[in-house]
Amino acid sequence: GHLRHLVAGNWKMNGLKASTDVLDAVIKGHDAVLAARADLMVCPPATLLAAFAARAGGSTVAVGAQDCHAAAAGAFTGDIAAEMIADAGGKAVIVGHSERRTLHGESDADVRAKAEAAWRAGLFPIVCVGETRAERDAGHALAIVARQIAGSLPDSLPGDLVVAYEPVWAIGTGLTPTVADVAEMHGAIRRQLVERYGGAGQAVRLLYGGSVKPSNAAELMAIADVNGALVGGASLVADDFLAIAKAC
Ligand code: G2H
Repeated sequence: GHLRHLVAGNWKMNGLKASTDVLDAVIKGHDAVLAARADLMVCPPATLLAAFAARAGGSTVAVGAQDCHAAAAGAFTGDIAAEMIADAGGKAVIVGHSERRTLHGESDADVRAKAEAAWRAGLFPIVCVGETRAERDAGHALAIVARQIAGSLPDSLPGDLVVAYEPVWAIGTGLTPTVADVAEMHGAIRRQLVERYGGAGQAVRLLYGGSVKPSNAAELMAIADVNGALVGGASLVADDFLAIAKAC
């Protein structure tokens, strides 16, 4: 069946209180017509999470976080629990982004524990996977992503799940895979999820991420089994973010 598209903005380590005007413009732009087309989510840095969730409350725009710790509380200086994200008004959390996997050494097992924490707290996880340039050039992209999916997800799904396919070499570079390569990867991920979870695997939204912008969004969002986008740089500009949502 048709899944409603989700366009999620990953602000990464960008945004100050003054950036609330970007959120306001996104809320204003997500009018009834656009709301019918795609769900919108903004994932600001943790410092802005509560204020953004309060501001977006009652609107059609949801707010999410960029990472969480697997534990509910404890001696983990600098970390944030999924329960804290829920308490701040967040609805979802990105886990396993390649910047976390690479710069913070997160393994598939770590990502799986974080996804389980998200469900425990009543959030849904956006689980990120994707191959490096060297892995794609060696012909291993499908195998690498299949292994990440297998290791980063539990044996049964306790709640809603979103998976984001983000080829590492497409992140922030302006490069994107071909439509055929995205279609092949998303089809493979869908088959793997259905094999593992049955009907629940059909309901998982599969986002494409990596240099999504207004100029390439329509062709990417039209691909079978692409059910939305995870947007970095372009999500910091309200008009660009809304243009991507309109392309769904
Ligand atoms: C990939 C993406 C957002 P960008 O990291 O998750 O960022 O759109 O800037 O490539």
